Amino acid sequence: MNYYNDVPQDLGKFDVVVGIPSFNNAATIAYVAQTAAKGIKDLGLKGLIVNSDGGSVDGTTGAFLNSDTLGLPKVSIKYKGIPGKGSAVRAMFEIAHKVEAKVFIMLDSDLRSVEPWWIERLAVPILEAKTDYVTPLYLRHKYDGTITNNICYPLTSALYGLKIRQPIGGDFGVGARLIDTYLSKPASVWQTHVARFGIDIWMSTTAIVESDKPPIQAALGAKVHDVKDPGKHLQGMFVQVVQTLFELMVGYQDSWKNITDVVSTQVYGEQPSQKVEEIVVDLMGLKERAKTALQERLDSLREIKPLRGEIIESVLRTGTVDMESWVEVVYEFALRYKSERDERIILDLLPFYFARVADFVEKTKEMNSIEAEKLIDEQLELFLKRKKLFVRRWFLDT
Ligand SMILES: Nc1nc2c(ncn2[C@@H]2O[C@H](COP(=O)(O)OP(=O)(O)O)[C@@H](O)[C@H]2O)c(=O)[nH]1
Ligand SMILES: [Mg+2]
Repeated sequence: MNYYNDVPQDLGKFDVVVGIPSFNNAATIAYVAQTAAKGIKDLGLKGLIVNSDGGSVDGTTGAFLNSDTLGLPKVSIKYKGIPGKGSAVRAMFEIAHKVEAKVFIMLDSDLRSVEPWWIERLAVPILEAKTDYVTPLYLRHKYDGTITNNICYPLTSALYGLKIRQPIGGDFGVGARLIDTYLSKPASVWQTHVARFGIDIWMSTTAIVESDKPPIQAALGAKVHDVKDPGKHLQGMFVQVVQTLFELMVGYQDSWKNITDVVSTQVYGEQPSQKVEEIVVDLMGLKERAKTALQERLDSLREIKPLRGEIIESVLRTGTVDMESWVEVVYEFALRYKSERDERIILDLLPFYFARVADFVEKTKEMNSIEAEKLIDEQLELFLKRKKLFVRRWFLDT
């Protein structure tokens, strides 16, 4: 199969492929490519740098091709399929497979904090056969990564029993066998949100479930990239990521069914002490957004019998939702998703996500990042505690 156009047929063989998906990232992609090249050289590996672009109109591919990759070869490809990050990544999996790379490293093209040593951190655990999958471990501001903190991290950890702090961080290391696993999945996968921003949670969950060895987390320091405001920019991403997560729950139900505990995941490398950039969230706007978004979904929501009326009333009144109620709501929606398998369910969950972020922002206003992190872990514990009841209900009719 060919998931891309216009690539020279005989690329040769490489130890490592660094893949950079892009869509209008002309301002930042050259820096990412150059840094990757430096990192590959420092390791003494034979490397290829690939850019998979989604039809940028700002000169991204030109900026990539003109970047100084220290003599390392690079190619820019146009992927086929549904427009989205996932389709871009799939095309790069195929290149990595074709050139028989031992390790494939993914880096986002809007990164400003990437350093050459990131390559070492993401590649070495795989090259030393300690794992097939490396996830990033960043220092992040307490208001950054709200989809990660409130659903991907706690739910994935509670379900599959492994604490993986950044399952959708965007910067990963993938071993050759896992690339083959990804490429062996039915083509229908690429007709779903996996072709878009669902790709990260799909890669991570597949790795957790199907790899022989557990993933390892690479300490990468601060992640500085184009920031998004949860109330303004994250709606589409939330739907794509969470629907993919719920879909994976259906497919992998036998893998998480009997897990009752969470263990920590090994960290590779030492976290540098760096300052993170402050993120400002428009709290009032977010609360209003939660209220109006919920108002719009009320008819659809009233159909879910088990969802307690008090939770809905409280969000309508305050624009916030506490941790306990959020955990209850997420599991309720997962159950509903299992029977309906419809995107509408995720759209119904969205107002609660806005309300959850608003509550978190409010309650952590005076907290430093360590205190805020504690709260995130408390939330994970709540997901774990409630799992038993959830499992009983999920498997009731199977
Ligand atoms: N090829 C391609 N890449 C995309 C598309 N959307 C996002 N990306 C890339 O995917 C990476 C992550 O996207 P970004 O918007 O920064 O998401 P976030 O950092 O996870 O919030 C970046 O490198 C983007 O350029 C797309 O439609 N096509
Ligand atoms: Mg980004």
